[in-house]
Amino acid sequence: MNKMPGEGFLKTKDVMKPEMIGKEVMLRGWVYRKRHIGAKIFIVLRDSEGIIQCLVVKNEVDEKTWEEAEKITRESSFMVKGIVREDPRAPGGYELKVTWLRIVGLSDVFPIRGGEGIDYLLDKRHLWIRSRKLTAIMKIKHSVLKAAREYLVRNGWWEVTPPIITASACEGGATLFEMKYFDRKAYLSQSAQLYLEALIFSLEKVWSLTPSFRAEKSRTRRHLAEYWHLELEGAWYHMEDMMKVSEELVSYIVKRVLEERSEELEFLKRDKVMLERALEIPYPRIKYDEAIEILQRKGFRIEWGEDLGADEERALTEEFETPFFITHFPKQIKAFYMKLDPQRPDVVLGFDMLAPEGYGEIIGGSEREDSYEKLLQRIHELGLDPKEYEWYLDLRRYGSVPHSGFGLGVERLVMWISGIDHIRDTIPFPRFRERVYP
Ligand code: NSS
Repeated sequence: MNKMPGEGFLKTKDVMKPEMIGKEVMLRGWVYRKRHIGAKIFIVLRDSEGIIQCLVVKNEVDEKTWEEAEKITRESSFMVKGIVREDPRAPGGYELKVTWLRIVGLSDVFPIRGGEGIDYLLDKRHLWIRSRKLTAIMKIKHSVLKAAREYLVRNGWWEVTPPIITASACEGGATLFEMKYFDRKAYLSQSAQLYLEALIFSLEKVWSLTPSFRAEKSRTRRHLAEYWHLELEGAWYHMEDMMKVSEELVSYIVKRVLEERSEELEFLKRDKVMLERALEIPYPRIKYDEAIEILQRKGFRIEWGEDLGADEERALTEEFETPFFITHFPKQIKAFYMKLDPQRPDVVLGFDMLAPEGYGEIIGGSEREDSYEKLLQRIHELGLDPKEYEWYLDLRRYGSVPHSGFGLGVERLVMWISGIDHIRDTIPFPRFRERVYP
């Protein structure tokens, strides 16, 4: 591994081991907590790997070390040398008996003390991201992305880099962010899908990880204005083939997170049994028709043809203990590019994957309309401008091929895996309707 600059510094996790007891080690990090009790000062050091208690005893250290320990404030950065001891009372069961300590950057009074409200913490997000909760979630997100990449590379998917500035909508005008592009209009991408479709004609199996933008009008627990979108597109894939890829991908990600991030899941008090259930595939599949029947049985006033909102999705997740699919939605609630079911042209060959425990949709995908005439007809039916989609229609003119794809909302997946109740904590600097700060 590449060593960090500075000789001889260890990480908390490397010293909190039985074989380190009695050894003198050097650490550096930030003050997580501090308590001064008479001739003893307890400083809990936090670094990227965890926390460890450091004990400074007045008469057992040099004068300068004691002065620094007295002066040091919460969130100051510092370097410390000491002997590792076992101490069942200390967090994690180990303690550092300090022999030397120096402040690197003295902290002003830290504006977060605990107990602050959500809006305040969002204002201070640049500081709040140091919290152990957000750190645990960011590490889980790291493992999610790493696992996804592992899966995709191993299975022969080409990673590509589609644009973010786009000329047309993929998911409808209602959530489109418009921007001034020199003297014209352009949009921030809602999805890389249309570009990925162009790329399958050479690479066949492609994927991308990009920011996607949605001008969501309402503030909910699961909508961001800017989120990370992992999208796949495969030539020759029919809907069922692509659903298989999506469940393999999700179960592989969950497996890797359980292996790599067990400490973080425990810190977040995540029930791992629920995640273990997601290892087994295939996941259950129901059709939209069945979803409506279930909802009506549960007392929802919903008719065939209406879209499923967050409440409906939550109710459906009560029927399953693993992720599951809903397929064959009415065409009027889905995007223009979805292929109509040849057996039943009022529904599309589209699928959503929903996470259990109330989380709801984490993936949206479909087979794509591959006939030029049918696609053009859908564009007309929906009142879209065929000019804007000329290049996209072209893909059906030059060697069209059956193909399918899906998009996974990375933050939605991280939210479910981490078991947290709001999407804002799955991204370091969340953007929603009311705020882009910090
Ligand atoms: O609108 S989607 O359902 N589908 C698409 O964008 C397709 N064009 C993807 C494709 O086939 N390549 O969005 C896909 C996923 C959805 O299931 C959510 O998990 C996530 O993107 N998503 C969001 N996450 C966070 N915030 C917002 N606002 C959001 N919107 C969608």
